[in-house]
Amino acid sequence: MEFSEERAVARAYELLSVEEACKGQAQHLRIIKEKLEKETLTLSIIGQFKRGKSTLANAILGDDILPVGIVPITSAVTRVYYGPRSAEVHFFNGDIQPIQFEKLSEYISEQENSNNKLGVASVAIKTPSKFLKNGIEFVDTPGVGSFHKNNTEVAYQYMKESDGVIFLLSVDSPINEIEIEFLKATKEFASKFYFAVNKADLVSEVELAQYIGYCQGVLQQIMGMDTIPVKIFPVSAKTGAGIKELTSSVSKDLKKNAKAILKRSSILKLRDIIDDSINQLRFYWKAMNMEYKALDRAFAAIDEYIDVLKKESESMESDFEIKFNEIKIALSEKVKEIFGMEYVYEIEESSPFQRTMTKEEFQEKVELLLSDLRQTLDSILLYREDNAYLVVRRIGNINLLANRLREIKRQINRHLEENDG
Ligand SMILES: Nc1nc2c(ncn2[C@@H]2O[C@H](COP(=O)(O)OP(=O)(O)O)[C@@H](O)[C@H]2O)c(=O)[nH]1
Ligand SMILES: [Mg+2]
Repeated sequence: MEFSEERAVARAYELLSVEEACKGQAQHLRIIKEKLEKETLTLSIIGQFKRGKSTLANAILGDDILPVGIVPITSAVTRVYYGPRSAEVHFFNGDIQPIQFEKLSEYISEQENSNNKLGVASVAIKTPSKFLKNGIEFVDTPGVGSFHKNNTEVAYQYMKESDGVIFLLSVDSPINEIEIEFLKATKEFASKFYFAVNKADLVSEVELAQYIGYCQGVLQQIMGMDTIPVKIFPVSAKTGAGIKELTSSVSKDLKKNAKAILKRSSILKLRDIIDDSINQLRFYWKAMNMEYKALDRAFAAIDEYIDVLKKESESMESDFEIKFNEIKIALSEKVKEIFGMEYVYEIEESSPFQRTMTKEEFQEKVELLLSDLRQTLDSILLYREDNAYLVVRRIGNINLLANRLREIKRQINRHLEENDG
């Protein structure tokens, strides 16, 4: 049967979604699957800090919404969508707060929210820019290589979610190792690249041409021979020079090739999810082979923790949606700490206008959550009972699943080779 990206994604999802050990991976893959179905595409501006990413994003959108600055200013990812102007902050605990545009920098600037002490997961903005029509999620990322380590991590994490990227350089400093490494890593996840050189206003035309020639050589090597010559858009986000050319070229290309871009980026991401899943299965396998004494200790520790959470939840009086998510996060972290096993819950997003969960509902949900975890752990224990048949069958299932996932990965690699070669 001929290879189909949709089929590979669907098959992997089918396999992962029924495997307890791969909950988190299945959840991640579901998002990718939905994006592919709905043709929503994530386009990120990436590059080192101070290249002018946020200034460029504003210029492309034709709206000065993102804070820019002389010092590294973006500490959280900002996602921009089509719609009437509005903004909201998404916190790690699932809470969402609508905010005014003027207050944006309180959440996404390194100065006002240093080391992300506010726990901002991302900021979502809507603006009626033509560029965003057709389901584009446009992302401004904190720069890599900023001396704030947190920013580099955020940039890497979000790079993995991108389908297309605008890779931004600027004439005021040559392309460096950090950027080259980042670009190489991005190639493993994103399927479409647009290159731009910013701050063209700072140099003469001759110098600009020299800089672009030099970048072309470096980028060509990284991107591979099939992209000769690498197209680079010279722009000045400040004066607006070259912005129209870049914007309309990217817009046209995304419109025409959205499906192809998404197909390719989906299987690139799937490949990574498969690697994660196989690692996860190895962890699980390890738990099944844990020494009895160690296993007993681990269970005692988690039981103790479940009791603590139960007591804590009884004394909570408000903000139940948020508290519920916090309990989920705490549980996931504890399981990881004790078993070295990923146990990821979906964090439900709540709106501050819809705080409807009552205390009774809250306690009921907490109860369910805790008993669900108990059941999962009991099921591991069950396999550890002296029922050799069950243990062997479980190990057999894990191996079978790992093999099926490896086969999908082989198909992906073959397909990518055939199409790149
Ligand atoms: N001369 C010049 N400066 C620019 C240009 N674009 C951005 N800048 C400046 O570069 C600095 C960093 O910009 P910013 O957009 O915050 O960079 P980011 O960290 O990559 O998001 C700011 O001081 C901007 O004013 C440009 O095209 N020309
Ligand atoms: Mg920025």
